[in-house]
Amino acid sequence: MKEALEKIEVSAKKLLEDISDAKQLEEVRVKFLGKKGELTAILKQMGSLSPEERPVIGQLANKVRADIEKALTERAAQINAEESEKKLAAETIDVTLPGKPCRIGAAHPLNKVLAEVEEVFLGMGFDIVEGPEVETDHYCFEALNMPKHHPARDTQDTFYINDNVVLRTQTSSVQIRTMEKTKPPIRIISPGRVYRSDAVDATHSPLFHQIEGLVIDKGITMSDLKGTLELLMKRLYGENCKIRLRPHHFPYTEPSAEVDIMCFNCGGEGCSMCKQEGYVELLGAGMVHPKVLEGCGIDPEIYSGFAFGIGLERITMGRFNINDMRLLYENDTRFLGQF
Ligand code: 2NM
Repeated sequence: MKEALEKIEVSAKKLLEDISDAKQLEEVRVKFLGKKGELTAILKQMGSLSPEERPVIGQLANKVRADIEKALTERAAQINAEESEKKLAAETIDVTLPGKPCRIGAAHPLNKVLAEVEEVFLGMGFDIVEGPEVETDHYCFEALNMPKHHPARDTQDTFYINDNVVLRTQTSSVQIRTMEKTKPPIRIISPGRVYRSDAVDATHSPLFHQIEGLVIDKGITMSDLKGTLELLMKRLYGENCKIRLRPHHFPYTEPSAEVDIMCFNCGGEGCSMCKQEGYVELLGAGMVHPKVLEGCGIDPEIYSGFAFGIGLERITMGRFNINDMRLLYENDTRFLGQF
């Protein structure tokens, strides 16, 4: 029996060395110390021992139990430490790993150029005024000297909500609203969306953006117009750029002009980009028609003024050398992020 007890201690200790988790540890405890365990089985046979042997074996059995319990406790502590170490290792956060790159947005090229233009005009003392995109016939056409059935309406045919309400074709409507309620001097630009019934191609879109300008004061002349636009274009396209005015016709200005900019590709020599002209058309402008002033309650005998309308898409395409307007609307950030 002595040998059996010693064997139990040895094999329990050996088993404990081989195990690696808490579950196996419990199995070992049950195998040796449990109710049906090996040590218990030996103790049950104590009755068959002689009175002299009984205390000796009893003592040994107690020692073996204590030794196994001690070994179990020690091994439990080790396994516990190993397991929490493993857990910690698995949960380690490597703070030296570079973070996930976070893509920073960029302003849309149209907004960039708009901001540049606004900056130039704010510097000259202009206010920036916005107005409704859904307009009445009065503000969009009538007040601009385009009565019903005027042929100029055809070229900017628009989306009618009903006979009297339209999506604005130009932001001139904002300038009429301003002239109606403000006493000159007036210096404003009105940027915003405008709508025309045009099919989409490289240079047209049914929705585009305009920046219109208006200056009304005593003694304003065509040379003020030319100087203002020249300054704007030099800021946008560089000090070397030149503009030229060609006579034109708009119902709301008299005289009227189309303003061209010297071709940045050939410098005025003529090339395929400017169709051998040396210049490319950029915007329309003129002296506000006396009828328009009068209609807004401004006396054309006292005041005069100039106005102009710039297509934001067109100057943006010129500024960044973009050859297809649709690229501005497709929302491909790989394209839009370049500028
Ligand atoms: C243009 C060209 C020429 C214009 C006229 C007015 C107003 F309201 F004063 F009459 N605002 N904008 C104007 C003049 C617009 O766009 C091509």
